[in-house]
Amino acid sequence: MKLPGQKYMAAFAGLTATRAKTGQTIGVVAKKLGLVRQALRGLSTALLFGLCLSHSLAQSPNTAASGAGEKVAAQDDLRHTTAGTAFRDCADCPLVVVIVPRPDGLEPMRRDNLFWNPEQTQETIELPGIFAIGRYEVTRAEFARFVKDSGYAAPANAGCYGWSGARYETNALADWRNPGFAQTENDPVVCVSWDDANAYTEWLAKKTGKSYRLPTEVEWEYAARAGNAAARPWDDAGIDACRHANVADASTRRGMPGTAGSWKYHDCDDRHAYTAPVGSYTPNAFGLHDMLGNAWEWTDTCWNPGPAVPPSGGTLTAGPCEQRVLRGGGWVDSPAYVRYDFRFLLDQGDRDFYGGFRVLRGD
Ligand SMILES: [Ca+2]
Repeated sequence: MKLPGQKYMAAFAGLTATRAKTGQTIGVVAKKLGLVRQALRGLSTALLFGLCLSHSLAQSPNTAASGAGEKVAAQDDLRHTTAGTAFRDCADCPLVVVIVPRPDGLEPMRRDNLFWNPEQTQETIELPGIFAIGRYEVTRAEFARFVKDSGYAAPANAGCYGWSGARYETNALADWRNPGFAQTENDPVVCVSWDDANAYTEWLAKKTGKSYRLPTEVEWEYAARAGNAAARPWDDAGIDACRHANVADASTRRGMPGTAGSWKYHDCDDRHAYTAPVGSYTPNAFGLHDMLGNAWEWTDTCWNPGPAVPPSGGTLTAGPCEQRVLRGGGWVDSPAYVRYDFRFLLDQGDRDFYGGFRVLRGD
């Protein structure tokens, strides 16, 4: 791909050295449920990976979640809802799937790919509580209903950052309605900032009386992996990627002007040069679609120069939050960036033609 956000090119330049360093020492601590599983300081990445494979990682109720158990009625208390249940809190609300994190599902959340923090050698991860997360990325149609109902207006002269046909640059005329390429109403909304995405969740919370927000990156990664300890659900060659995700591929090479020769592609054809309608590809074991590929997804997590989560546990959603973490890779991305553990960041006011989101519904 062309790296998203050329302003961060310098940070990407040190990836190789960073990766080698962060693989040396990793600590994982589960705090909720009174559980401190283990301190893994000093274990090599290879050993940690071995531990991952020794457990049954996926929540068994969720492994059969795809297409099953959908309920239209709102769920008042997620704790009384079966894992894998899919429901909506209102007719226009996003379909969400109940996730019940298990302590032994923590192991896949290893951190050996903290590209953005060369000094990171230890990670503390808090087991998320029960939550429900969007089965799909928020679509243009869903975002349009929010805009119409709330009167929300993006700030003037915002523009959107994207590929001009020769380079990445801001298109002052682009916005979520016209990101610079054709979309269906079921494509993920893009050219939305973190502020826009957060406003959508606040509107949804007010509309339903339920707890809606963006997922933290820990919640996102737990949901995305669905028990998969590998980097992605296809092999590193990427030949099978197009069955699972909309990524930079043969369709991109054919259909996006000016990319051939400078972008790197997956060696397959997912049939979409730009975004794809949500749910076009195989879901993960929790029944969630497009966790990898299609739109990059904003999380609630602040990017800070320190650890991704504070040593005391928890997730950084307060403090210096000018920049936010995005996850999942996008339709513009080469194999290096489409993986469960790759962390990307943007200024929270940035709008990019690969940037969208999905919602989290708390208990
Ligand atoms: Ca594609």
